[in-house]
Amino acid sequence: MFSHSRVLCPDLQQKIMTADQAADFIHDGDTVGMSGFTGAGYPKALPAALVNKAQMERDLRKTFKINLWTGASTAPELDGVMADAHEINLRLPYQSDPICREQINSGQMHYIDLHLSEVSQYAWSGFLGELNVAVIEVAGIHEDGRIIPSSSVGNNKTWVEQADKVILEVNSQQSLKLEGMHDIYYGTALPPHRKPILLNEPADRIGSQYLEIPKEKIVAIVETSAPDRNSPFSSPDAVSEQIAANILEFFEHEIKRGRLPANLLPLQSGVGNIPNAVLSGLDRGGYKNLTAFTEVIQDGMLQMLKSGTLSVASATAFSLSPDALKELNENIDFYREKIILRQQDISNNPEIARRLGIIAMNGLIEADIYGNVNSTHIMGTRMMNGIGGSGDFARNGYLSIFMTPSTAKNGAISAIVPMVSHVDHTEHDVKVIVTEQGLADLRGLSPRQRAKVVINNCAHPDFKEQLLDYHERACASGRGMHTPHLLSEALSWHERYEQTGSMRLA
Ligand code: 0RQ
Repeated sequence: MFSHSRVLCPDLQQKIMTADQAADFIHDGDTVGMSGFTGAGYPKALPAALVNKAQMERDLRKTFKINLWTGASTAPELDGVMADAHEINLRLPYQSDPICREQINSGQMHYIDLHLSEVSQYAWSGFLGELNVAVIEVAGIHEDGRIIPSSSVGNNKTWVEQADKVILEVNSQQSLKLEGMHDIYYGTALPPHRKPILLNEPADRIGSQYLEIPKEKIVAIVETSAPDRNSPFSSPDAVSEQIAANILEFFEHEIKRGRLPANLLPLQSGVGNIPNAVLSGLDRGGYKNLTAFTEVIQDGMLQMLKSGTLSVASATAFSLSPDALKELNENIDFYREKIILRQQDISNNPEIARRLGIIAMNGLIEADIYGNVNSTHIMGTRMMNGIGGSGDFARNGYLSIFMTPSTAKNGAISAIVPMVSHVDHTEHDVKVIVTEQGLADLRGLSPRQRAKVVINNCAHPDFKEQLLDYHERACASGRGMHTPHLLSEALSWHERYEQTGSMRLA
């Protein structure tokens, strides 16, 4: 036990052991549900212990592979090391790790890419098979056994309810003052027993501050002291700044026309440079009392809470740079009043997102001239990360905005293509597309009208003529078509890129 152990419950103190000992509860072929969401709150010790175990089993000429479920992406210390040891047979529901990506695309690792709100329903319904072990990072355990969750909630509630055995990692580097920030809702059920979720504002608290785990399920407790993966944010480049400026101008326009209130609607924002540029633009833009109903709290949102631009942020995890984490920990009493961390079936709940009328802002890989969006597959075949929460929010938001630079790979690829090579968000779900070139508001437009607006407002000048030419020839191709395409040519841009390294016509 650590000299200042955070395991204060006498019954549970007896279960403290090393990570290698705890790894013995996990067997070849098991399905393991681990905590972790965008690099926050993932177990720090068990993954490495499982790598040792896999090596020992291999030395004995035995196999050791598990199925790994999490909240979302994790960190090199979890996905990276376990993939590198070739011990993940199946991964779900989201990842962003380069080694996992390579194994997923080479067929060595099975991957099920799921809407993040829906994972717990899949698990509860039994569609995914049995869950053998849950490995969950927590911040501390009170004397009476109450468990303080860590820096993400994700699917932890579902994993501990579904698993036969629970292993806890108690991480002394997580602030104990996280206590009170969480809201774990125990009213979920499967149909036909579902009841309305009485969350009317992003600020509403409807559950418990603690994670409930029957003591008899806890087979091991491992004490750790390691930080979350906190990657520094690079400052937004000129392209991100321009995309943000286009979105901010659009918001002002919508407010003037009475289609958005002065404090907008609850914001959902993906992570990365462009969303961060949008958030800092909002922060400088004189807005007050904005709210967020989102998945992840990144640096920009923390800054907005500090300045008073944002009054409250509801999410399931943090994704902070080291500087922002320091700011959070130093002023956690202030932030605890304004941040609520929920399980992902609530933070991303489609019914709540539709009812609150959120403004969803997410990235894309490519969009087509009719407004279909590919968020996941490079050239239609190679998995990048996964759909994550983007579908939960995009389909159900009041406004779903997709943003991207107009080109990728030094201008060789157009983000606007005749036909997307894979569809994650259909033309019915995508309301606005924004690039640094401009913004296309697709609401109320027919497919032929949409194509003109997307090409003229969003495409890079190097590809505009090529796209207009495609669309005009498709429209003129004679047969009656609501959504004109030249089928033999629709994916030729991707083929050209694969063959020549560029989508440009020679
Ligand atoms: O690759 O780094 O090798 O150059 O894709 O592209 O422009 O840096 O954009 O990091 O914002 O990611 C859609 C993947 C965008 C992300 C996606 C290449 C490009 C680069 C990344 P390199 P950028 P971002 C809530 C919402 C799904 C999940 C989601 C994502 C790399 O936003 O995963 O939305 N979304 N969750 O060069 C070939 C193209 C390309 C391309 C970009 N057309 N063809 N390569 N790239 N466009 C948050 C969570 O769910 C956690």
